[in-house]
Amino acid sequence: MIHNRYYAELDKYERLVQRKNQKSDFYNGIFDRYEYPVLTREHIPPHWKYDLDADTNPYFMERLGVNAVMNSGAIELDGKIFLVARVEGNDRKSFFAVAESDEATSGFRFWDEPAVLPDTCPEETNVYDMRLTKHEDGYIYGVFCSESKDTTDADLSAAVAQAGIVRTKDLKNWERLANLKTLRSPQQRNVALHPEFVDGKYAFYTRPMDGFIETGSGGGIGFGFCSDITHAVIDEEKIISRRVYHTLTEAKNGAGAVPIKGKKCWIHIAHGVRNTAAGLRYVLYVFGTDLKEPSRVVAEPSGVFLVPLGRERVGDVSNVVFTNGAVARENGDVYIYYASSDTRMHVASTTVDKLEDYLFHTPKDALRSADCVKQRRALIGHNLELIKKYGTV
Ligand code: BGC
Ligand code: BMA
Repeated sequence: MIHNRYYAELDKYERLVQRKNQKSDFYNGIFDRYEYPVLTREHIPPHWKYDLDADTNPYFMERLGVNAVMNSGAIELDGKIFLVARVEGNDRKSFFAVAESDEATSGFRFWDEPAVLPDTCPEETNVYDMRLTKHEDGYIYGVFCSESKDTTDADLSAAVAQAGIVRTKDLKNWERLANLKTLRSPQQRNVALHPEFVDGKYAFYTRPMDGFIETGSGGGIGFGFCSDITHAVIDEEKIISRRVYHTLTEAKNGAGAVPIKGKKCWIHIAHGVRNTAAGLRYVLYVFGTDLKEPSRVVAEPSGVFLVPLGRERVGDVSNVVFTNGAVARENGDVYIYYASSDTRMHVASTTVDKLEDYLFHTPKDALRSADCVKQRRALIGHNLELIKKYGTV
């Protein structure tokens, strides 16, 4: 017998999944935010958490609870949007699960069961943050972080982060390839595969790091080539988006969503981290690279693009926004899926045209207070003239 309480929980779940989303009143002209998150732990189907059997679960308790749903890869297939979410169990281990919707901003529903990736690395303890690339070779690739205990270090939390690679055609059957090897950097996180061949080779965005948390001499977001995707080896990583003192990337930065092919450039929505008395603060920033030479930066607007605001600021790891997936539709609409505070998923919407206007017309960071205030005074001065000429209403 199924426990009675199941139907009450199912009803709550259904109401949540079917709730329509709407734009919030947030305005900056660059993107829109939405009232509700698109995926939360409440979006987990009840049958993933409870034993439904009234005999073995008389109190209808969660047997395997879910703590958070965050950092999701995103892709559009046949007009539907698919998010491959990082679902974190109460046991702190993450796994991947596909959620699907006909719309971009609400209606996401997890498939009946989480994804199963071939278990090829016995030392792998945790997997998370998959970036999905629809590659021109015909496969959909998922590049994710594969984390293992660092057995050479006595420190209990010493770990090794590597980039795991899987590929699929349908998000159901996944083939696991060898983990990425980067000859110059011992650890990798936040790796993304570029959607096109570059000079006939596969190209990856990397984030070289010396340790598990510290990027050390790893100067920023790297770029490197490999010829065999089934045994991907990158011997040289060129740093394309550097960490810079007293900017949002000072402590570290990394690729976010797989770059979007715009009209003028590849659009990169990345994350930057600075250290504060309250801990690390993660924000999103945007840069553009050349369409033919994706490692050459052509637009670098100053400052943050999207930061944790309001309720987004609080969660398991507060003061964090993070993206590893965005979808650009045929008509130019762009949906950026981002997680707040390692707890839940949101969406922001914009267009390729708006992103390119932002990229090419936002001033560059002048890097010093005295010069930054000059930029602002120039803007204000021009506006005051306009106001004098045309009035305020
Ligand atoms: C966590 C990640 C985090 C990383 C670095 C991992 O153990 O699962 O969420 O980004 O550590 O702090
Ligand atoms: C990281 C990422 C994310 C996470 C972030 C903040 O380094 O890889 O998994 O969202 O830290 O905790």
